[in-house]
Amino acid sequence: MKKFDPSLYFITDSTNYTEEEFLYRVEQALIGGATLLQLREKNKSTREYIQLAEKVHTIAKRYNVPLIIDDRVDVALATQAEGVHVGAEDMPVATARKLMGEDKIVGATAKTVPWAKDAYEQGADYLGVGAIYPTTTKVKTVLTSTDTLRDICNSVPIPVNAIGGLNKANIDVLSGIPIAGICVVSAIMKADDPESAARELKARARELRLI
Ligand code: TZP
Ligand code: MG
Repeated sequence: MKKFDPSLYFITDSTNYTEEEFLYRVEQALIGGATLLQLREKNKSTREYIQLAEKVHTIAKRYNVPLIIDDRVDVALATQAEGVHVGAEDMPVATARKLMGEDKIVGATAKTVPWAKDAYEQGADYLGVGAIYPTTTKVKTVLTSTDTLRDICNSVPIPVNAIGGLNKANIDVLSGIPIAGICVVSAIMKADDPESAARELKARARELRLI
């Protein structure tokens, strides 16, 4: 069975960065303690997505952090990434699982308990639940209450991560909810210093006993 640590799940956004700056920021986040990494690209051609994924994968391997590819099973397979993340408009979880195989990580988005149970039954290894707060990251989403997040955590036996607008100043809202970790984009990606941002976020999440 594949093992992964979802406690500080960093999801990238290369928008507005040169490739060099982007890759530097990704590496800084890994140095700062991100435990899981997702490459999330919405506007790249397949060729460009693969090329960037290969570069990010080379960096992630140096830190022993699994690389998850957002939306695209073909890109994940082509780059031998450790997993894929699928949302409501992407390939169904069961199809992604079949194509990826049992040894790869398949993550899914869920916003309700029935949806979470369905994703689990189809073979998801973890769930991302949110948005907990409004987000500035480009995404089609709605807010998910912390009550729903708690209910989802209690309804599936797989790790559940909270996502959406989370940062070190507001994650206390998750206290007492049995999440496995937090997912962030901007709190690390757009930080002046992504390494310290990752380190501080992790320290705060630990202090609150979230992870
Ligand atoms: N899914 C729900 S919210 C979100 C995704 C991909 C974006 C989270 O980004 P940020 O910057 O951490 O709010
Ligand atoms: Mg998606």
